[in-house]
Amino acid sequence: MDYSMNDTIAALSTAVGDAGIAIIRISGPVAFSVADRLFAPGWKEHRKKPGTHVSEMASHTVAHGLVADPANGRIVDEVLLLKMTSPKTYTCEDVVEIHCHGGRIVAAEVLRVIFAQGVRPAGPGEFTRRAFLNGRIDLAEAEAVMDLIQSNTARGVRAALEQLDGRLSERITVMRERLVRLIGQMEVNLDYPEHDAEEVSHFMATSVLCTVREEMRLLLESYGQGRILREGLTLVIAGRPNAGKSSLMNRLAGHDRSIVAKNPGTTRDVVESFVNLRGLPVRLLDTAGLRETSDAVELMGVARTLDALERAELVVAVFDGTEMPGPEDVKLMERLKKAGMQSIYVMNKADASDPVVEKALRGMLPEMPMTVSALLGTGIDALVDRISEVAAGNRTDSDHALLLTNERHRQLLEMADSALMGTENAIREGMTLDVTAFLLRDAWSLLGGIVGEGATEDLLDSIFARFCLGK
Ligand SMILES: Nc1nc2c(ncn2[C@@H]2O[C@H](COP(=O)(O)OP(=O)(O)OP(=O)(O)O)[C@@H](O)[C@H]2O)c(=O)[nH]1
Ligand SMILES: [Mg+2]
Repeated sequence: MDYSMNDTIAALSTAVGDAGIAIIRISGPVAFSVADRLFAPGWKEHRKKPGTHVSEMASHTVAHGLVADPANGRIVDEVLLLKMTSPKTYTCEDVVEIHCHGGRIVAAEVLRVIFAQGVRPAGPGEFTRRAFLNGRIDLAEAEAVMDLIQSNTARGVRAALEQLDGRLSERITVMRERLVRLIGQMEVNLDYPEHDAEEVSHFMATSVLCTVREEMRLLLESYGQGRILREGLTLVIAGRPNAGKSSLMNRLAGHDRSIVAKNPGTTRDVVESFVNLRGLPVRLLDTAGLRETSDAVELMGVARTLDALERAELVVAVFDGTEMPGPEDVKLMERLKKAGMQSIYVMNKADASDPVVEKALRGMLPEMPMTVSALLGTGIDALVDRISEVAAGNRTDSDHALLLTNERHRQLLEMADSALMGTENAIREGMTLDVTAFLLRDAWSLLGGIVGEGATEDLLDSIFARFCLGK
């Protein structure tokens, strides 16, 4: 697609479908003159003719009126029109927003009339792309806009808002400034080689590198947390047949997602449910009970459970409080321990549990299990607390800390970090200043990639293609 910046673009910026209003955004050099041609202020009876009304409106004001098709004068809708003059707009260009009635038909008709005036349909994310190309936001901020739209939870929104607010960009800018100062000093020394200049530069370089790499490490470490906020934590509920896994799944999901039955071996497939636990997006996977079996279908189910356990980020291991623990329970526990898997041990059926069984479980498990009754719903709140605690990596400051959420940013940071490691090695090995300065410049430009410096059309295409239309 050709994303020329010279033409004027328009799109529906609200979701398609039944709604009270729909908002159409027009952006570009002829936004106002196009709006002049199809908008007339006031009601039908005493409306002025379309003409120069929009051009004459003050910026950031609203007018009420009618949209008519200039081709035949037919009235399309009664609307509110918002005028915003460049550069204080979303795209930095002249922008008109038309708030028309909701529903597919009306908005589509208003858009048709706009397109008939030589306005081009905007591509996905093209308004945001223009905001970036016009220098209003950087690429990390543009990507935050998308994260914000796609966030499923309040905490995800907060992480995206911080990034949109430029906090990541600021952090990156500070690191780049440190590097660029160092590069500058090295270059001066290269041009005027004096006594000792080399060693002095190398000593300084080592301390700057240490600082910058530490800042990178903090950001990179926050990625796991940030990714969970973006994509959700994969939580697998596992345990032997009939322990109450599906009942627990339904409690956590808040509705009857999985089939519950008194015969062991009920669940065969992995059943998935996406839930919001205390602002944390969680992908719950209920699995087939683990046991030795000769039933072919159940065997396939068990294989899927083992597969899910491989992909789990957190496991809730469910034990039955009414039945003595058996070899299946021991095997599950050992499997989790061996894999070093983050696990929460739960004793279910607390409402009917047997003290002898409880004691046996306590003896077997590496820590006290949480007691719940999936049947009655007791202990579920405490379990949810524990899940969000473990998922948050026991970080109490996770609400405020800057989180790295984006895979592209992570890759660039990793690459910049290895360039800096290479620089450290080069210094240690006594390489010349020009070699070290070269490696530093590499790290500097990799970091620039995060905020969009030197971004190619292809990269922009791939980033903005994931945006929705109208944003
Ligand atoms: N008393 C009591 N019964 C429970 C509790 N939770 C589940 N059950 C019962 O235990 C039986 C098995 O429950 P499920 O949730 O289907 O167990 P599961 O672990 O998913 O079983 P499979 O899918 O066969 O592996 C059902 O009859 C449930 O009603 C509980 O907290 N207390
Ligand atoms: Mg089940």
